[in-house]
Amino acid sequence: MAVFNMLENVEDLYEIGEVLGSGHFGQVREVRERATGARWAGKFLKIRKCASSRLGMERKNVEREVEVLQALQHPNIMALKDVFESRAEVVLVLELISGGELFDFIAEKENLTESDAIDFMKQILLGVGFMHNKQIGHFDLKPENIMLSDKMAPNPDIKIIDFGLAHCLQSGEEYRCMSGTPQYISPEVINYEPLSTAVDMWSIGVITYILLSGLSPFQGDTDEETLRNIIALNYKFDDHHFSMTSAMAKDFIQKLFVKDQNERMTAEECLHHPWIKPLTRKQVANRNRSSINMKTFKKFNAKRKWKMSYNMVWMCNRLHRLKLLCKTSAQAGEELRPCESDQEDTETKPASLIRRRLSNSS
Ligand code: PIT
Repeated sequence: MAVFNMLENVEDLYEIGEVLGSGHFGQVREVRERATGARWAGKFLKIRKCASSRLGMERKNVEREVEVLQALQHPNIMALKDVFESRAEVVLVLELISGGELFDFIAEKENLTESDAIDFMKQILLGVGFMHNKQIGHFDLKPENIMLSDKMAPNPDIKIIDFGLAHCLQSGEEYRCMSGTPQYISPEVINYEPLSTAVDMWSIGVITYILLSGLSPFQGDTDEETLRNIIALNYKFDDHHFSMTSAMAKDFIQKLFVKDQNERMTAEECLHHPWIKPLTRKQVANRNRSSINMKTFKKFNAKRKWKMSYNMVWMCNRLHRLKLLCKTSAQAGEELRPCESDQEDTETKPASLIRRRLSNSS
C-alpha cells in the first residue's frame, strides 16, 4: 500500500490559490510552495466515509494513479511532486501546466500547416511511447487531456494529464475495462476484450483525424450510434473536409484505425512513419503544403467546449440532488453520503452505462 505524507498538512507547506479546473477527478487548484514561492497544481480528492465499500476503492484508485505518475518522469507527461493525505482528503501536488489545452491553442490560430500539427503529434507520441515502454496504458486519451506547458513559449511543450484511468499491465494478467469517452474508445474496449497499450493508439488516430479535419471520425447522433460506428470501422475521409490533407497523413490514421490490437501501429512505429519522420524532400514539401481545416476545426472545438460546460452544470446539479438525498436519508436515520465517485463525468462513462446503452439499442 502506498504511504503518503500524513505528518504534514498541505496548507502548512503550500498556499492554496485559484481553481484551475474541475471534473470527475475532483478539483485542481494552483498552489504556491511557501518555502520557495514555486507554483504547482494541487489536485484535491475528497476521500469520504461512505456506507459502501467505495471508500476502499477510492483510496486504491488514488494509489494506482500515484504509482503510475511516480513511474512516469518524462518531459511530455505531467509530473507528480508530492502526495498528502489527511483523514478526509488526498492532495496530489503536480506540475503547474499553464498553457491550457492544445486544441484551444490551435483554435486561436488563423492557419496551421500539417508540419505544425506534426510537431505536436510527435511530442504526444514521445510521451505515450515512454508510458507504453513501461507497460502503462493511459486509457483516456482525448483533447481535454493534452495540454501545453506555456502557450507564450515559442515552442510550447505538450503535457499529457489525467492518469485517473491509467493502468500498469502485468504480464499474464488480462485487463478489461469499459470506461472511456465514446468518441475516442477502441473496439476492444466496447467489446470488453483484454486490453493492451494499443487502446491509446486508437485514440491517437481519432485525435489526429480531428486535428486535421475538424470532424470526429465515428461520431453518430447518439452515443450508441458512435459505438456502433467504431465496431463497424465506419469512417471515411470525405473529399470536402480532407481536401487539404496529405496522403501520408491519411495513411498514418488508417494504420491506427485497425481492429486487431496487434496489427495497429505502436507509438514507436508511428514515430518512424513517413508522415512524422519524412525521408525525402518531397515528403517534407507535402507536409508544408498541406494544412489543417481551420474552419471546421474551430467549429468542432467550440462545440466541444460547450459540451464540457454543459456537462459541468449537469454534474453540479446531480451533486446538489445527491446532497439533498443525503440530508433526507440522514433525517430518516440512514447512513448514506455522496462519494467522489458519484461526481460522475458525463464524458468519461463507466462500463455499466455504455453496456446499458448498447443493450438498449439492440
Ligand atoms: C491544470 C493545470 C495543471 C494540472 C492539471 C490541470 C491537472 C489535471 C488533472 C490531474 C490528474 C487527474 C485529472 C486532472 O487525474 O497544472 O489545468 O492527475
